[in-house]
This record gives sequence, C-alpha cells and structure tokens, in this order.
Amino acid sequence: MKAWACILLLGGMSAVKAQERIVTLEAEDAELTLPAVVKSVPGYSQNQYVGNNDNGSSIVFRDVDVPDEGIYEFKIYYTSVENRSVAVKANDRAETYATVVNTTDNWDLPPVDSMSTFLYLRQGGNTIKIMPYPVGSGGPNLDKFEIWTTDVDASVEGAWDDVNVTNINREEAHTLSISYADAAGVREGSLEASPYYQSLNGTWKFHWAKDPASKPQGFEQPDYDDAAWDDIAVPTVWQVYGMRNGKNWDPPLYVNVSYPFVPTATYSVMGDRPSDWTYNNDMKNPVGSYRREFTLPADWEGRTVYVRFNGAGPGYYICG
Ligand SMILES: [Ca+2]
Repeated sequence: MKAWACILLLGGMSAVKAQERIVTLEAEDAELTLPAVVKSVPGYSQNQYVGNNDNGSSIVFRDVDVPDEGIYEFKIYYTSVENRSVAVKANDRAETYATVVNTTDNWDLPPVDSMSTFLYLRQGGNTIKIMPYPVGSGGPNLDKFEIWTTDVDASVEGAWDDVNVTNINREEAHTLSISYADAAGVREGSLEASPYYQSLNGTWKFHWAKDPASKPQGFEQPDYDDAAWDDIAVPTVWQVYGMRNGKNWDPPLYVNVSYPFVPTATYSVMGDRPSDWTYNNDMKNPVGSYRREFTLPADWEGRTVYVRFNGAGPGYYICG
C-alpha cells in the first residue's frame, strides 16, 4: 500500500552527496507569459535574459528531467535594482520562494547574481514555473536557472531554521476535501463517515527536548524503544500538558505581533529570548517528538493516501 512517501528525516543522517549541476535552463528558452519578454544584452548567459517579469508574468519549463525523485537545489540567476522575490512551483507541489539578496545598479546590465531555493522533483519530466512573488508585484530580471543535486538530508535537517524554506515535499494547500464511497456519502457530507477517512487522534508517545540538539535521534525507525516517553493525547498543546503534569518544560508563551525570539539578520529561531519571558535561553526552541503506530484499512490498497495535520503551528517534520 502506498502511504505517504517519506519524507523528512529528523535523525542525524549525515551522508554527504556531491553537489553537482545536472540541468541548466536559460530563461529565454522557456514558455513565457506576458508581460515577460526576452531581451538581448551582452554579458548575460547566451546574451539574453527575460525582463518585464511583472504582475501576471510567468516562465515555464516542461519535461525537465532529473535522474531520481527527491530534493534539488534550484539556482536562480538574476539582476535587479530592488529587493524582489520569485515563487517557484514544481509540478503540483506547493510553491517555494527565493528573495534577491544583492542588487545591481542597472536593470539592463550585469553583473548577474544568484539565489537558491529547493524543489522536490520526480524522476523524469517535471514542469517548473517561475513567477514574481508576492502576487501583484514585479520580479527580478531572470537570466538562467540551474538544478543541482544537494545533500538532501542536510538541507532537510537544517530547513527548520532557514527563513527561505517554507515547505519541502508538501502537497499544495487547498480547501478541505476527502473522497466518499458513493453519492449518498457525499450528500451526508461527513468527512468522518467516509470509508476513506481515518483519524489519528488519540494517545501518542511523546518526548520533549529543550532544544533541537537534544532531540532523540533515530526515533523514526520502527524498532526504536519509546517505552520511557510520555503518553500524550493528540490533539493537545504540550505546554498545557506539561503544566498539568508537573513537567519542567516550556510554559505557555503568548505573543501577538512580535517574533517569539530576538530577530537577527537571518531570523534564526535560535535567537535569544528576552530575559523576562516565561522561558528563556535555557530552552531555546523546544522540540516535541511524537510516535504513533496505526494500520491502514486493507481495502485502501492501491489508493493514494495523504496524511493531514490540522493546526500544527511551528515547523514540523513527518517521518514514516
Ligand atoms: Ca540567459
């Protein structure tokens, strides 16, 4: 049975893959949507780039081949005189974003700089679409793009503290929907009554760590021994569970408009905590690890099964 593909490992996987450029895509060779247009200026790759990447424009590549399914670095070569961003969409995956961090002096002149984002690509042909972001704004001039192999595990491992990574291997967000067995089920309109719905609410094993470095390693392995972990009801708020059960964990913290850390240039969530907060630098960025075994119904064989988490607030990984 096809469960969700795994996915995002928390454990200390340390295999390092050589980083290698496997595909180069010239922006001027793409399918363009106006107002984006090809401009010819010496000094760009192939002496051409795509400019006027303003509201409504897009740059689309089809049948982009990569050798294996997985995460790749997507390098974007651009010029811009302003701080601008692009959204990059691979197939039906959620968009990822990259922001210009260095600018040049003239819209039509190099030097070209590069920025990166990460894409989850499938083996064989992929469709990759680049658009200005946010919607309604203009993007930078785009010269070319490169797809590089990457140290997948390392990039996933560090992604929780990279402000440029908003998701990896996540399905695109959409309104709530689920398949029903028949028209009567649709009319009844109860997700829970569908034979293709299974709740994962209930008792999970839970481990609290004061910071990412202290989190358990290898717990995504099926034979990991979690006997010493807490039993926690899901859904719940672990801070409240901790208070009610005499745990020395992070207490509830409420912020309305500020960051829950002192922001730095990289917006690392490992930034200092103000000393008068309910918890401080003793427990920067606590990590909860959850384990749960469950069995999918036999008659789901052959169906595509998605796991959905409602209301998991901060960054989280799913391993299965
Ligand atoms: Ca070019």
